[in-house]
This record gives sequence, structure tokens and C-alpha cells, in this order.
Amino acid sequence: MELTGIYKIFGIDGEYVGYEVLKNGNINKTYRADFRENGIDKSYIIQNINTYVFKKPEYIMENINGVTKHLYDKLPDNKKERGVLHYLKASDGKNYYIDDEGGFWRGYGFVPNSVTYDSFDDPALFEAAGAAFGEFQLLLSDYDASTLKEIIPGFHDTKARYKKLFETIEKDPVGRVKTVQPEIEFLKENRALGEALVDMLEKDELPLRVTHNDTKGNNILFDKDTNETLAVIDLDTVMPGLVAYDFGDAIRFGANYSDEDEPDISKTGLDLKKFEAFTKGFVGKIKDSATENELKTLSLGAIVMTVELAVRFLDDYIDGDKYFKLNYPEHNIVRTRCQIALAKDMIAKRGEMDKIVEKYAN
Ligand code: GN1
Ligand code: MG
Repeated sequence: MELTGIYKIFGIDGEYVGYEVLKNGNINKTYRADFRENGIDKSYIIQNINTYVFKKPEYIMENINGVTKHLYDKLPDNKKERGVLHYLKASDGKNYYIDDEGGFWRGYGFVPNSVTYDSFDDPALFEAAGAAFGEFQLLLSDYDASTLKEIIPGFHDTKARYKKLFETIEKDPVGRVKTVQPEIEFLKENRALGEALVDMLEKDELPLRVTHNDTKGNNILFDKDTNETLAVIDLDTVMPGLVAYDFGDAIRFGANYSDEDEPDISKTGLDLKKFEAFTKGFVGKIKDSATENELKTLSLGAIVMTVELAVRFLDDYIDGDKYFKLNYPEHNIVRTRCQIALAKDMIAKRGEMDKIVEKYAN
């Protein structure tokens, strides 16, 4: 469906200025639509949800409704406007719209004067990101997890992810297996490590909490002028999970010297300075409510999440690129190699990571 029709359905009016496609998500299609109302610029984010990935998008919107309300109620009055996203209501009162072809749409007001960052060269900024994700975790600590729909079952269940990878290798639907032997070898060798958190969860050594599960640094809104953190966004995968998933994924994405899909892997590796900055912010927030095992497994979480993404990108590559958006044909294998390079460096630096966590946990 055309965007102009979507604007109408969500009751957006004013003078239409134009739209831009926002490229930093790997799943949904995201647009920023700019309008002018009574001389004031006003922008909206419109998203077309990927229904191959999200089989029941209505459930996402139900979760988002509950979580957003919970956060909104806890925010002080002066932060209620920019501290959470305000979803638009379609003409039928729902916070989403399904078009005639089954396309699933939602929208929210662009948070005024906000900005996101894809990388963090300033340690203070990354520390603030750590504090924002830590705080998010705390704000949801009293959320009733039994009311949350499980959006993607087994999202960070690395045992299930590995199993699925081996099934895809077995099928080899597009004949790519022969070209990715070293990658398969690495993932086989490190399987026990990749599955270590799930093992602990199964033995009840780690508690399930309500977690974000997709803590890329660009899921935090900052104030454009002051760099104050405003809100944690992209609540599509808020589900019960482990603290180490949220910590780990943020490190995987933000403490890498390179982008997550850098083709030149000599540029890829764990930047311990960034690791320390994020750890300071995150652990500073959660240390009083975290168990000893949770704190001890944070660094492991970074390795596990990186191995998990290598497994997922490789699985998608072998499967013929059905899940992640691609910018070019080899994108998924480039992503895989980059994650493997990062995982190797993290494994080598695990002792140093643990020491840094200990420093801020005590
Ligand atoms: C996807 O689309 P985006 O950037 O929010 C993926 C995450 C991955 C990430 C890797 C639902 O997130 O799990 O970590 O790509 N989201 C889903 O960049 O699979
Ligand atoms: Mg996401």
C-alpha cells in the first residue's frame, strides 16, 4: 500500500513535506515522514512489519501497548512526552493497520529533537547507553512477564539456533554449504560455549527477567543537543530473557571496532575501552538487583550473542537469504565472517572482560 494512504488511516494531517527511508534496521521497513502543521515541522515514523519474521504482529503491538504504558506511568511528568514512543491509532482505534494485501503497518510520532547513533566513539556516550539499557531492565523488573506474548519463540535459545543451522546445512537448499566450511568448523568447535547460557538457564542457575533482546546502540534515542538519553526503542522483541542477552548484544554491536558487517575483518575486534564504558553504565544500574551468576555471565553473554548472530547469519545465508534484509548478495556471509572474527577476539579477551565487569560489580 502507498504511504499516502497510510498517513490518512493514522490521521496524520498537515502539509506533506516528504519521506525518507531509514536504513538501520535489518527486518522491518522504516520510513520517516515529514509534515508541517501550522508552520511547525512534525515528523512521524511509519513501519511496515516483516511478517516472514514476525508471524503474529498483533502480539507485538499488544506487548508494546503494555510495556509502553508501564514505562509511561513510571516516568516523571517532564519525561512522559519524550521518554516513550507514542503510537498512532488507526481509524478503527487499533495501534496498527492491516492493508488489503495483508501488509502490517504501524506508526508513532518522531520524538522531537532526538537522534540515534550507529557507533559510539565517545566513551561517555556509550556509558550513557549502558545506563539506559540497565535502567530499562530495572523499570521492567516488576512487569508481569506472564502477560507477555512470546513474539519469536526461542529467540536467544542458542541450542535451538544451532539445531536449526545443522538442519539447514543438511538440506543445503541453494548449494552454498561447500563454500562455507571454515565458518561451519568454527561454529562447531565453539558450540559448547555458544550454548553455555542456555545450559545454565536449564539448570536454574540464572533467572528469567523481562528483557529487551535487541540492544543495538541505535535503539536508544538521545537528545540532539545535550546527548541526554531519552528512550529505549524497538520493543518488538521484549520477552522473558537473560540479563546477559541484553548486555551481550549491546557489546557485540557497540564495542566492536568495526560495523557488524565489515567486509575487511582485520578491522574487526573487541574494543576494551568501549567495553569498559558500557559496562560502567550498565553494571552501575543493575548490580544491586543482579545475582552473582548474572554478573559473572555478562562477558560470556557478549561471546554467546556474537556466536548466536554468526549462527543466524550463516543459517540465513545457507538457506538462501530469507530472513535478514540484504544490501548486496553476499551480505549474510560477510556478516557471518565479521561476527566470527569478533567472537574469536572476545574469546581471547575474556579474562580482561571479566576483570572489568568485576571492577564495576563490587
Ligand atoms: C535484527 O532489525 P533490527 O536491526 O532491529 C534482528 C536482531 C539482530 C540484528 C542484527 C527480530 O534487528 O535480532 O541482532 O538484526 N531482529 C530480529 O543486526 O531478528
Ligand atoms: Mg529490532
